[in-house]
Amino acid sequence: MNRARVLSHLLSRAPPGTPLAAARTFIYGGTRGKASAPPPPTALAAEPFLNGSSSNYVEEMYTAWLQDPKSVHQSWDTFFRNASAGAAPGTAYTAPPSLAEPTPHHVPLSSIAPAMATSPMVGDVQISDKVIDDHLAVQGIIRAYQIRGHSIASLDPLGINTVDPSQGRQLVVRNYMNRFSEEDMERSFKLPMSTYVGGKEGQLPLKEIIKRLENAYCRSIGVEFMFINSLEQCNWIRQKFESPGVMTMDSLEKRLLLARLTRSHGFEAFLARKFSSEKRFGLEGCEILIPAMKQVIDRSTSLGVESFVMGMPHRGRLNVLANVCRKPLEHIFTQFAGLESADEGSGDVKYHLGTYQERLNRVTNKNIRLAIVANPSHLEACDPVVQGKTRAEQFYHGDSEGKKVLSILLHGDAAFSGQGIVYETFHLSELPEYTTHGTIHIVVNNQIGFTTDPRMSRSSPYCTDVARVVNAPIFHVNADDPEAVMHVCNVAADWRSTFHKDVVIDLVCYRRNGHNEIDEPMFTQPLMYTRIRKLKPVIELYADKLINEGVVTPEEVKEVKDKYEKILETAFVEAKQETQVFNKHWIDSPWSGFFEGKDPLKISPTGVHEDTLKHIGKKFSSAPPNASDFVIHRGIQRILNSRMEMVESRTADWALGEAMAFGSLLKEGTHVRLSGQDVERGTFSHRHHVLHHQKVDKSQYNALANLYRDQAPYTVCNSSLSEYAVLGFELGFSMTNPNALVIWEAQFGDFNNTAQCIIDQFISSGQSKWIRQSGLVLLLPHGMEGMGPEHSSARLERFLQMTSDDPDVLPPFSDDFAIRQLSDINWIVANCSTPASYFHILRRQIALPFRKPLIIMTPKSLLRLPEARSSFDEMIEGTEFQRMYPEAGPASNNPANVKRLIFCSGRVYYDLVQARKEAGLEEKIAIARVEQIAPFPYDLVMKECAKYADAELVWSQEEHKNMGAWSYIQPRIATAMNHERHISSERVKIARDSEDQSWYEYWFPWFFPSSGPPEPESPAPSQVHVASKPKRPVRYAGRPVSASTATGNKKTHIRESKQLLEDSLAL
Ligand SMILES: Cc1ncc(C[n+]2csc(CCOP(=O)(O)OP(=O)(O)O)c2C)c(N)n1
Ligand SMILES: [Mg+2]
Repeated sequence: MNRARVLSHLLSRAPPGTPLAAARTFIYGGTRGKASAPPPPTALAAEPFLNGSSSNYVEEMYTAWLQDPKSVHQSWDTFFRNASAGAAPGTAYTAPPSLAEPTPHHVPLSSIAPAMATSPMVGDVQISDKVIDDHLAVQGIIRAYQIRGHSIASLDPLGINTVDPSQGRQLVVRNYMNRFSEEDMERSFKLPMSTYVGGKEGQLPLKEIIKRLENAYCRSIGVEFMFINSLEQCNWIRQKFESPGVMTMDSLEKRLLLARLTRSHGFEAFLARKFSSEKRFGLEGCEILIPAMKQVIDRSTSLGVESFVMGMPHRGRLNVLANVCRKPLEHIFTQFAGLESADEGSGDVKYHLGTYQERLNRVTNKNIRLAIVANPSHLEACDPVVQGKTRAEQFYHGDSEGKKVLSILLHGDAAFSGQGIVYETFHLSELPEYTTHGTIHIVVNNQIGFTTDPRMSRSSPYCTDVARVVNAPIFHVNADDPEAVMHVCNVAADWRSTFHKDVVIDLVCYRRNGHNEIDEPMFTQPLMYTRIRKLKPVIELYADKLINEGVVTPEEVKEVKDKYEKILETAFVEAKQETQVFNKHWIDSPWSGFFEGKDPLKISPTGVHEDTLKHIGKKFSSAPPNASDFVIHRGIQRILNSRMEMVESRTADWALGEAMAFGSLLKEGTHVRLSGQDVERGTFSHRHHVLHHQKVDKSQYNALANLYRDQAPYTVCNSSLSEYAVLGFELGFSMTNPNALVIWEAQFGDFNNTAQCIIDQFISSGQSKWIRQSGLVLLLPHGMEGMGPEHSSARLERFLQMTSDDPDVLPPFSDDFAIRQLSDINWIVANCSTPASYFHILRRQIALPFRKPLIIMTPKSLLRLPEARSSFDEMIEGTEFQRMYPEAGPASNNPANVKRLIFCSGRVYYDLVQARKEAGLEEKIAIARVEQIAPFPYDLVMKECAKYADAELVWSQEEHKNMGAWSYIQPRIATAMNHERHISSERVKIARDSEDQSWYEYWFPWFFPSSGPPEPESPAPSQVHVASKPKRPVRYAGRPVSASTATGNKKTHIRESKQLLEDSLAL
């Protein structure tokens, strides 16, 4: 009988009052003196034995029994024998060795198993009900400590939450101890395989067993791990905490720990002295954080890790920079001096800055890289960013198991339990394309969040409970016991290295000062702070301990302290000489070699050879090479066929255009990563990058990953249903390697607002605050197509509102106008209306000599609209991204006849064109499409306006007036038109006489009769006309203002759409 069968037998047949029920009593406790009341059959059926800790117990018994039937209690032996022999339901158990007092239902020992009636001796011990029950009780006690020992551990240095020791044991073991007398405490008990407290001993006196369990689980360390389903992992942890002598440190280690604590303490004390009125969010009360992090790093380095990517909040950040990363102290001190910045960027406050350092780890003598990711004030927001950056480092280093790159996340107690992004980030931890193979989390649990007590800020017992969702072990530790902290750090590093799963270290500490150094904590936590004031700093406690142990002398303690003081003082004096600060000193993700040797104003070509387009198109339209074995869905086959037809007719729809952009980049060696909800197929079922075998589970084919033998890897991955975490993750990924196209796609553009913090705090402002560039692309399905308020708008207006170009300033014109604009702005916002446009703008991300985030409003109905296809002619070599498509129809042939020039963007163009045609206005109305909205293509818009000099200007949009691009467009067209006035004869004269004449000649040929006849499609208006023309206002045509993004009523939607077309076109 295999394990599964025995276990299922166990579960299906265990009646109440049997050993299994007894096991349940062990696990969940019971009431002494009463046999557990038999649960109703339905309750019994619903008993979740196979879940969580109880199933572990049963399984342990069974595993032990398989190895050695004598190693388990006789009752288990009997049961397993009977169960294995196929005993009928209800017959495997005949006698319950109840833990409870004998009751009228008590079953005699002899009835447990026939064998026992004839062999009542095991070794020297007479088998009796009492012996069995006592052993079972001891097992229950052991298990109770493993499960609940943490709840009475002495974790709180303040002693506020410490359980009364007299009640503590009772809380853990419940009624299991009641059966034992004082004499019983001296009796020896055989130790089960589920404990390691015995070391090499197989049995111990009960007193000793309990002492050792309390040492392991109830002193300065509280271990939460019994919810983990893996027996191997549970045993691993038990061994790490129960084995005798595990916490022993030698004197060298103790001295190192003291020295590190001295630095941690000394740093804060120094800053407090020198900058007493400055906010620094000091670490006082949790100085152990520094030695803890260093221990994790030392240990992990010795286990092979070479790079550490870290994220942390404000608390103790400067100390971590100084003492963990070894950031030059002068750089830190100058941040206090209020100096002007010498380089680009608006900078950030000192406790948000990131850093990157490479240095020698002296303990292991290995070189390591340390990065702390810059973060905004928004607590925990950097968590997914760190994970994405870590994942990218692992990916590009070929570190597929996470052996070389490790992420460490620091948290505050209130933020860890309060911020949902923590949960969302945990859920990335095991996903194939998002895992970082285990993160070490360290919580600075000072038992307060600003002025709020834990009882008011969370509903869970521990601030760390969120980590249980991924079965991460949680090590709570009293931060005033430095050696215990070092032990859990070692175990955490070993755990991560062994199992590659997340783990949490909960440093239970206190906050010696207010939230910051200027806050008065007595206003709100008077009793807590009265107690804190009486506490000795941990450095003193530990120094005293080591002096008492004879490990160090008081003189040595002072010497170490003075030496560090001197280092600080010297750096302080040096920092005083500085007259400027450099933002570049704080870059967290340097791109070595990326900018060097590049022309900062040159875009590489984005058009590609027709053969490449054809090759990619054909591959993308073909079934897997082993098509006969790989059964694809008939609907997919139809899609592939129609793709192939398009390729043969040299056209591309949206999906093909995208595939050609990706494929050509892959061919050129650029890694492409597309991540988001359901991106593999595409929300609108248009993409189909992953084909699924219809008969074989998990058998898939990805054409773009198989285009060329030597291509770059292509990653396309459906993400968890989180926008905040996944967008943050992809941003982090994009920070690592500029030579990758990293794309996040929203299911619908609307949902980007649940990732608003990443958009506002990182993507929009990251370069300005932290001079960190990112070429991340956001694909946001957008368009008013009658799908209601939540599937219509990607909130284009918000992205445009956050662009950093001044609406009132026309950038100076020059030949490199377009790229200068790109270089100067914080991000690019586009609403592409053709596959070719989309193709080029994606490729341009990599062709740029710098990196900028790109926000694209992507279509829904246009994905399949035949009019919205592009010819290969628009993508081949020599073509490029069109920031604006000018009118190219009949109206453009006779501009003087055109009464209205409509500017628009995105899908509304196709509606306008259709309606114009139906109204017979193709000669009277010109329509230009703005593809790149920000930075605004002033030059092209001005050219178009100048061409239709007599036309009324209209901006037509389908979004409501207080949304969409209108608010962005209006002032910019005004600026352009005002400038048009300025291009007066005087300006033209300057242009004529200067070097930029050719440029003006190109745009305004009518000013330059000597340059030849004007282009046929742009007949020259009179010079006087342009120069003296008053400002041309632009009129709005579209939906009126609204509180909601779109109506939910189909009829209203149609009426509004019709109205906007009429408003746009009525002459
Ligand atoms: C998302 C977010 N909300 C609110 C704040 C304001 N704030 C800054 S620190 C803090 C308390 C944080 O408490 P905890 O996480 O326990 O860290 P501690 O300051 O105690 O180290 C708060 C509410 C913030 N920075 N971010
Ligand atoms: Mg706190």
